[in-house]
Amino acid sequence: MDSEALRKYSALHPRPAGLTLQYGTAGFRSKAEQLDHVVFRMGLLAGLRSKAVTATIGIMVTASHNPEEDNGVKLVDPLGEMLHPSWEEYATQLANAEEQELQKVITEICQKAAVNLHKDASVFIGRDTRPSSERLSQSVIDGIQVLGGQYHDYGLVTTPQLHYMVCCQNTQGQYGKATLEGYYEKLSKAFMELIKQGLARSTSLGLDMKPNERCCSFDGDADRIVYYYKDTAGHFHLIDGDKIATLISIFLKELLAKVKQDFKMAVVQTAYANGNSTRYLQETLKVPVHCVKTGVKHLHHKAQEFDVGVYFEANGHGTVLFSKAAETKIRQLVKEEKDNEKREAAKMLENMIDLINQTVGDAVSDMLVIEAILALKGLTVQQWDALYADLPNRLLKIQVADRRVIDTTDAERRALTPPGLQEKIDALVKKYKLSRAFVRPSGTEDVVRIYAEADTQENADALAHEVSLAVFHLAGGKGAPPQPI
Ligand code: 16G
Ligand code: MG
Repeated sequence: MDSEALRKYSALHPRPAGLTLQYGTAGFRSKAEQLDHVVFRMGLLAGLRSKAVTATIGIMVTASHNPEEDNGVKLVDPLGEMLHPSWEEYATQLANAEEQELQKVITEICQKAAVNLHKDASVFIGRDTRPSSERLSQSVIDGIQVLGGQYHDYGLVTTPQLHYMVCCQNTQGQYGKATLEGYYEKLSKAFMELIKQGLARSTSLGLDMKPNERCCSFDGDADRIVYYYKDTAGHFHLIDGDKIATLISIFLKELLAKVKQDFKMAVVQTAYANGNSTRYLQETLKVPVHCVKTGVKHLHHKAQEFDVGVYFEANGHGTVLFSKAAETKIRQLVKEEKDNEKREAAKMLENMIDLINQTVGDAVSDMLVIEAILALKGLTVQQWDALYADLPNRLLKIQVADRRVIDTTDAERRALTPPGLQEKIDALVKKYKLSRAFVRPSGTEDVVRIYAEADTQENADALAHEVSLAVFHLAGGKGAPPQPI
């Protein structure tokens, strides 16, 4: 390592005295003005990670939907996954090291993670449209160059596009071409073929807008999507990640039944999934459902256990993962199967595989998947919405002195500490019908989140308020106690 270069460049990206930041649910996030040293150091870390795994690593500068003055940075692992959790700790150590200790911390990481500094490093960079993002990605480049790494700066891209590009690069093009054109070509081709297949069967289908028009929105870095519409009475209906997972599961389950393979399919959700979505998936659709901790990496990891793993957070992050074995079998059926219906179903599955971004939830790709399914099944947005009715729910947040006093278990559905909190929540939940409530410290903001659902909106609101009071009293709430909703 060129110690002189490290000293020189880290002095250009000084760490504000006393500032400590954590690698949170999805990387670092903070006010942009506090992040220059962090992104420089994440450039270093990306270089180290690349050397450690002998592959290209991605680094994305974005704070997604946060306010414009915020920013953030997250790392992408070789196959387009989130940075391996064992490295999150190194990221935090590096981000918080005193300047004169940087070299020592890097050497320690190299020892612990068996990094050979003589190896090459290659890093792909992307950023969002924030005014601070361009400058911050220049600092990332400084970090990469200190370690002698190569980089390719893709400039303005969505987060999932960067994940896609990293995966393409490390699979020697097997997943697609590592360019933006390659991404658009792959998705548009799969979408056109999927739609064509359905339209060839029935000309009455299409993408015509119905009276109650469906709309969709992406979040700041396009890794989340939700649908919505206004009904004729003017009421707003939100179609969240749970309903997206349900629609995709229905479609895939039908196709899987047609190809008659023994594929294991499951849906992965978090505690925020609406209780009625879980019930519908398990009881009506008869698909196994698993609950994991909040954060894409946890859902992604669990979904990898199945041949077809559909995962979505209620907030709209999600995708579908196909096991290598299932993908190979499906592609083989398309080529060799004599039975027409079976082969056609396999072909649809094949196009679904190509249309879905399996590296990470991708709003563009998810939208095309949903539009194709609605068109192929001839479903209106209202029919989709009516698959089940969401249980009324309420999400609140409160500030406490130190949110780490709340420790959870059972995929965040139960609180282990502070003492007495879970017992109190259990007692409150008992007062209402179809009720459920849990609390967890946020991984992206300095708050504790409270979720409650119940048979009516009034009850969901009352339960959420009562639980927030319990958190306030037992976990050291700041300021005035929370008011009723
Ligand atoms: C991040 C996560 C998201 C999660 C959210 C929870 C990724 C890419 N994003 O945005 O999955 O739902 O954090 O935020 O993992 P919270 O911890 O503040 O509730
Ligand atoms: Mg986002």
